[in-house]
Amino acid sequence: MVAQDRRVVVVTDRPVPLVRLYITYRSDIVGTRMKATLARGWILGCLVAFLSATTTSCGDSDGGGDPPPLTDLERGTMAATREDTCGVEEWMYHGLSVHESLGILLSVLPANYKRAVDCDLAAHNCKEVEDCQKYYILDHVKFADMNLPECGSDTSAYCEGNVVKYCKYDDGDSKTFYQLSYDCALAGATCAEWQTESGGRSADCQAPPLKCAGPEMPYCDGTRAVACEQNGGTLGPLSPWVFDCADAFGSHCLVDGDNPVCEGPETGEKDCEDGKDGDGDGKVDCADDDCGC
Ligand SMILES: [Ca+2]
Ligand SMILES: [Ca+2]
Repeated sequence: MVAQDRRVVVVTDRPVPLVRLYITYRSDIVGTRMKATLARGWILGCLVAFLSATTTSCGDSDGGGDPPPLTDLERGTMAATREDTCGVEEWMYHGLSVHESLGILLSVLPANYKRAVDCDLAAHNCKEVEDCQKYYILDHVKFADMNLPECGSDTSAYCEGNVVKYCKYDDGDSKTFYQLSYDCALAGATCAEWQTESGGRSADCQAPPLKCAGPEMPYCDGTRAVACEQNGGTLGPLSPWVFDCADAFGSHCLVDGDNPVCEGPETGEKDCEDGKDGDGDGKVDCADDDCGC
């Protein structure tokens, strides 16, 4: 059920790959969130302009000071939302986790992820997002060439304060494990340890619960899709994450069973029973060929 990330090394310190991760923005306070959203939109526009080498000005025109730059986590989350919405890679089934969050991967392994994420954010449509995926392969730097410490025989993840230390192996070499680190505080989260179903131990980031009623119970908050998921199997902590469908070419949020989904002009009609023209082509539900009903 959970998409194994084909680009990322397999996690071995989890007994069951029932991990779904997602994102949590820094605040659950409406005013702050709105401000952050506006700032992110502004920054994305400027980022797109920059990456497209246009002459659009991104100067401070309102006298309010420059918004803070987007963090790796924010940029990776936006890129993940676009990839997921475009049907390129499933990210939105996941809560916040070092193994499943593109923003964390970007932060921990920037050489491997930076160009693809930049490309995703500069894309104008899903076709361009698809074209960006080549960078995941082209830019893959081997762990062996990164000066990472090796993990040895105990590959269990653990916490050092809020920093999660975890082991992964690289594509093509499943025998050698390398240790990676991520400071969960960068995601507004804490590091949590737990005992796994098999009696081993594991650790990962745990994001605030937001309004999650339980695992696999996503909800929409405006255009934002909130994934409510556990890290690392049934004994792992609930660690939600938030994806804003508006980042994916003006999409909106839907909940389809236990899955958060973005629907919009780039996706075609996805909800064929809501009486709404979800993709804006003038055809509603079964009248839209996308629905095939
Ligand atoms: Ca519809
Ligand atoms: Ca339609």
